[in-house]
Amino acid sequence: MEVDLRVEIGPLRLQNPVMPAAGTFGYGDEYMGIVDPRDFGALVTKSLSLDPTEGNPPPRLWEVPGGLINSIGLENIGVEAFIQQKLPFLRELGVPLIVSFFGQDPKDYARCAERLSEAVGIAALEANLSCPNVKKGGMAFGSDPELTHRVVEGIKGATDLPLLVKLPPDPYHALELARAAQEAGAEALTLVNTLPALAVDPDRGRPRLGGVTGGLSGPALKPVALRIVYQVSGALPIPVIGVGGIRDHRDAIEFVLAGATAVQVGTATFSDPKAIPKVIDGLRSYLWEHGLSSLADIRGKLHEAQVEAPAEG
Ligand code: RRO
Repeated sequence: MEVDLRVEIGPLRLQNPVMPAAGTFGYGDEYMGIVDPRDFGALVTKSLSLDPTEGNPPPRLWEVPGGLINSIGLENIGVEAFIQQKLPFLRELGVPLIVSFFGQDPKDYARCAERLSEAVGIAALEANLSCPNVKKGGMAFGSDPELTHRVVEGIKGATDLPLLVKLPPDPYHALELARAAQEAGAEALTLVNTLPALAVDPDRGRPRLGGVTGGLSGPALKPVALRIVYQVSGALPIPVIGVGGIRDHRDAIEFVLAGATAVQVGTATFSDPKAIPKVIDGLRSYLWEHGLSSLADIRGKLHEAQVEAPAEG
């Protein structure tokens, strides 16, 4: 039996559903020679702002049981340098390129999207409405449905590229935020960014990270991300890209069962740079072993499960 890993996310056609999480694969060039991004479903680059950004003071990473807390602070080379220095190489790869970007206010988001749309070779944009590590913008927009709507609407007016919107792991407002992004025209949602977190050094009485607080990623985030993917995909027709603590293909399958159309792998790449190709190979084997022809056969299957209420008394 032929196994088919192809997926469609709105207008995007991907050869498989696995891609890096923004920020965990740089601009794609650093990993050449270790893995071949041409094998990925798509390549997702580090969030860009209009102007280059230096980021937060070190230390920027702190490992905790079950995960990693980062406080990079959006360090990036800026849209212009990306277009001049990185894009020529990236567009030659021939893999769909998804460019993550960020703004300090709604106009800034729209300007960023507009400039990126003038460049050749970008398949889609991912608006980062959920960075936990900057003072202005980021999570402030992705935590408020009205602001989310306003930012996404502004971006849609500035670009014809397909738009993914990345939201924070807010279990209490996930659905309202997702609905706002969908109604404003997002083609897909990326769920979820890292969870705001703090690590403390009890000896020095100081925060572990230079930026004081950070974003928690890795296995500790997975059940929270799964639940949000499950909730949103059960309520809205918009395609969902699941992200949060995926280390192997079995984790990826959990997200597909919860309703995700595609997945992103982030923190796992830091301990195993080959995590993404391994997830892709694992998914192929899984489908074959389970007699499935495509992931569509199991997508959202969890929503079919009827949980019977226990009998009273
Ligand atoms: O750069 C960061 O500190 C960062 C970003 Br933009 C983000 O979206 N998520 C994250 O965990 N870190």
